Amino acid sequence: MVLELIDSSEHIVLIAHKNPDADTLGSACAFYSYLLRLRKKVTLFCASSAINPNLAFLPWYDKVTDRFPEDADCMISFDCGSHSRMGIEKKLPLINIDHHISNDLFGSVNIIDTAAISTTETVYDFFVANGVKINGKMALSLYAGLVDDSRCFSAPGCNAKTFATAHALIEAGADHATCIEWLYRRRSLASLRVRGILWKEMRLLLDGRLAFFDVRLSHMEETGATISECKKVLEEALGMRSVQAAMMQFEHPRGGLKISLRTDGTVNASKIMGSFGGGGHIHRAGTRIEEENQESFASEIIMMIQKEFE
Ligand SMILES: [Mn+2]
Repeated sequence: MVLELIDSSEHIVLIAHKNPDADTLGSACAFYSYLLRLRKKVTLFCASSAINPNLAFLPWYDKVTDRFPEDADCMISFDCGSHSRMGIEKKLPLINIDHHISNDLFGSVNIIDTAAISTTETVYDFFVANGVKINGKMALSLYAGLVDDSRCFSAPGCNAKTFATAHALIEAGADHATCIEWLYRRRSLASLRVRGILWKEMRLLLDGRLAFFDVRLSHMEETGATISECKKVLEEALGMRSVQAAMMQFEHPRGGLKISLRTDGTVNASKIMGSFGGGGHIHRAGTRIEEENQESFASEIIMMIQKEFE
């Protein structure tokens, strides 16, 4: 079904989600190489105009555009847990490739593997199952998503399959050192500055079990940090001994809030964010709240986390 759809299409748009990470963009880049080989016209689309420069090592990074082509006849979304993550509305056949537990199968065809640690692992399995040869560029792209979504092989979902996939991708030409350098070692001054502010202002709630970060627009304006740079702090918060969940709320430039939740698995982040129109994984999930009465939303979410702790 997927192969037929690709085969019968002429211009395919690969969609990375808004505020792209290595997983969504790595998956799309690997597919970019694959579709070029099939002599398809390909566009690499992302609704966000500013892309994290730490992803510039990915092979087709320069091809990313926020302009959706007029003559496209098929779309493939990567790592988008819901339709809205794509950031566009188009009436075209859609192949939905993802690993989020909350994925609601919004594609015309869906390849969802919730056991996969990254969407790139799902793409890798698709390539293997269909006898697609993985070249060096594809291997690096897929490996980048695997490294990032597994938090550099430290996430709880890491298993023998994760390492087997890593092994195969390195053999196919992925360079581990390059990925680590770009994804983990390089940090902007902005990210270090915002980190200092966020740690200083962090509040411990619910007997120290919840770390709460309130990111105001002024924090990002003062430091120049991006949302994804702020979120690195959130990951670190789970390292505190008493902390079982970490929540970050962002004041959104267009009003309302964006909320990210990380947990050690004691509470189900996807379920909680799902009650507020979002979704994700058990350990990581988020939502976007457009309404104005922001304070009440944060406290409702915190109350729900408290209930789950009991
Ligand atoms: Mn992912």
